Amino acid sequence: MVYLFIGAGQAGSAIVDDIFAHDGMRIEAAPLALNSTVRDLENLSNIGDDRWIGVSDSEGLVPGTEPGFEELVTGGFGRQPRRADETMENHSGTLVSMLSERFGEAGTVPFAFVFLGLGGGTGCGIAPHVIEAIREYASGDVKVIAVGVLPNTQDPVHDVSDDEVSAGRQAANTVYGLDRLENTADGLILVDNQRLGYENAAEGRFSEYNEYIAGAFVDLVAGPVIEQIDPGEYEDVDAPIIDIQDIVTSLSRNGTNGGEIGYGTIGRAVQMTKSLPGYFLPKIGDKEVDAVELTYSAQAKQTVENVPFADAEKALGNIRAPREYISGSQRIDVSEIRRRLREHTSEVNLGMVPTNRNLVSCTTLYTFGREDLDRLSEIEEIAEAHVPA
Ligand SMILES: Nc1nc2c(ncn2[C@@H]2O[C@H](COP(=O)(O)OP(=O)(O)OP(=O)(O)O)[C@@H](O)[C@H]2O)c(=O)[nH]1
Ligand SMILES: [Mg+2]
Repeated sequence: MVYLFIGAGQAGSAIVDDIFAHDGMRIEAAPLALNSTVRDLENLSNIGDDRWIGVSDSEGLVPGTEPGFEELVTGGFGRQPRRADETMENHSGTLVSMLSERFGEAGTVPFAFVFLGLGGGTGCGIAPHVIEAIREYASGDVKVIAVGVLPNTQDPVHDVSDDEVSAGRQAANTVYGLDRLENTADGLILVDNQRLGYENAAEGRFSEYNEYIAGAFVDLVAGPVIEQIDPGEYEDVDAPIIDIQDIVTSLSRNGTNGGEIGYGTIGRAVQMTKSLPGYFLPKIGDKEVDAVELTYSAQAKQTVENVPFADAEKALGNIRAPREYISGSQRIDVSEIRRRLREHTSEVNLGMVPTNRNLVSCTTLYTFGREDLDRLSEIEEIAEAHVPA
């Protein structure tokens, strides 16, 4: 069994790369990076060339280990998702067999995450095809969550080095990408580059933001993927293990708009459990953790700004902590955290998972309808005002 984490394009691959910088991710999960720009693939630290797939206008899909890879994969799609879409349209069958070659026979992939930058060309254009290829490869019963990076639309000059790329163009790409992902993914999680703020949204700051996003995903899936906990064997705790089906369920909408996918935002906050002397003298220095404060903080750090918490349809919280804090002397009061999450929605799923790190983290996932997110309406307006070049 393998959980797939697939990066499509530059932003998507960079985040997946950071996810696999975390110990233990490789036990049950595997990365894959698809891109039309060889340089971006070469910049990855944790995804080897046996897990690269080049996307080329003229050559189609090229395995990263193919001799002459650099010469075969050239050009890119220059922020034109429709071009990337056309190329993929002709090659999705190849992708299905490439998945079998890399991840074994069908039926072994229960869940997959596909990461992409919505403002660009490659990831935005190919992601829906990647999702369809995963479904075909896994013979239908796989759940796929898309994780889309929203462009900073405040000021194009601060957003990208290439000043040809307007906020309008990126917004239009985003709407195009979201419309198509809505029909292919089982759930969507949004990460807004604008959250970095006006000053910090320059490309140089992406690495820190990517690490934050990666840390949140790692903690979210830690129970089944890193700790490999069988929920049935995990007793004497106040909250169950969150598995990936819980995340999928949290992102599906069963309200009045039944059948539509949910749009999630995530946030993570951490606190160290040892004071500095505690690191050197293990028996002293266990700090008390204010988990409620941690939950507040995780909520404040959602990946989309000013989300309307009152409209949240579901909330999921996952506390990752040393065993002492889960069932021992430092036991965290889960009921207070649950109450905190219930302030916004009655559909709350709260879990706990042990870790060997001297850290307590709280990761939250809130689910909204597309129409409830003002930030998406704003992007739609910018896209409408944009006149294609
Ligand atoms: N958070 C984050 N955003 C990124 C990163 N790299 C690029 N972006 C943003 O993602 C959007 C563009 O997506 P990319 O992933 O660069 O595009 P692509 O999929 O490689 O497609 P091309 O246009 O063909 O290069 C823009 O809004 C960028 O500002 C990254 O490492 N982290
Ligand atoms: Mg690119």
